[in-house]
Amino acid sequence: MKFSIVSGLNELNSSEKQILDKYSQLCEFLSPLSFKGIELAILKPENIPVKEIKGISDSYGMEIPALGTGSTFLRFRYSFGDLDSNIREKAIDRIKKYIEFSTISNSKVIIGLIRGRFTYKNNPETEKRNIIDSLKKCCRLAEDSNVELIFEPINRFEIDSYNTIKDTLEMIEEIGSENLKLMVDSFHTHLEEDPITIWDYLDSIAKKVSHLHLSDDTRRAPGTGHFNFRRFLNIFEKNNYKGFASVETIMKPSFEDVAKQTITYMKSINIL
Ligand code: LER
Ligand code: MN
Repeated sequence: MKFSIVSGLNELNSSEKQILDKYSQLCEFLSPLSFKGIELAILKPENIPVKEIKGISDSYGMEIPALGTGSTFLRFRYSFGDLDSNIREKAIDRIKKYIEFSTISNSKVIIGLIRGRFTYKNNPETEKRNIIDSLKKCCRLAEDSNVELIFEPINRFEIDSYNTIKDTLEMIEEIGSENLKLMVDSFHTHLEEDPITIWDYLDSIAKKVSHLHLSDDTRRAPGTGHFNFRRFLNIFEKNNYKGFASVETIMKPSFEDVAKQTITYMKSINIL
């Protein structure tokens, strides 16, 4: 299994040099721990010198498997489902920036929280239709640029639509774009899926999964809670999964501790 970990680059408050220095330091720390990638959770990809970042990545033999886009909703409040078509267009425009970055960084673009939350003013049908319309527009952009969008089922406490893997897969199949795929996050799997049937179900759909997020049921490093990572990751290994498993947790006690704890734990369960 190839492991990566999520990090930001503080691109809103840093010079290009500071961004590049931060990225180099991340590679310097993560590469000896046997991480093979850094998933970037960024808000303004256009602030980041992507060619230079890619160069640094290559020099360490690291990849940037995916870009997280959720802060577009959390910080800007732009979303795919919004009632206001201007806001929806702004969300799509932001995805365009991530796609442009990805053509150079060779990353997948995550569609998670950017679908937005349902509001009291709206009804779920309208918002869901908006989400699908916006997503289809993003699929066209992704197809034109040969970039993959990966849609993340997210638990019901954080988002109102596509909470389960099954709902998400049905929607992806209905849209039918080669550039729209499924990703699975262990934390949301734990909260949303049937604890008895999930293992067989995961085995049956594992070949459709393009990216993984890992966090324990504590939302902290794998091994700090009760999620069965050995069983979870073995399903993907058995299905010849070639993507990344990206550590996405609360970074406590610290980013460095989470990175080290994850690797120690993965070795202890014979996944690394
Ligand atoms: C994003 O990848 C995710 O998993 C959500 O829970 C937002 O934090
Ligand atoms: Mn996630």
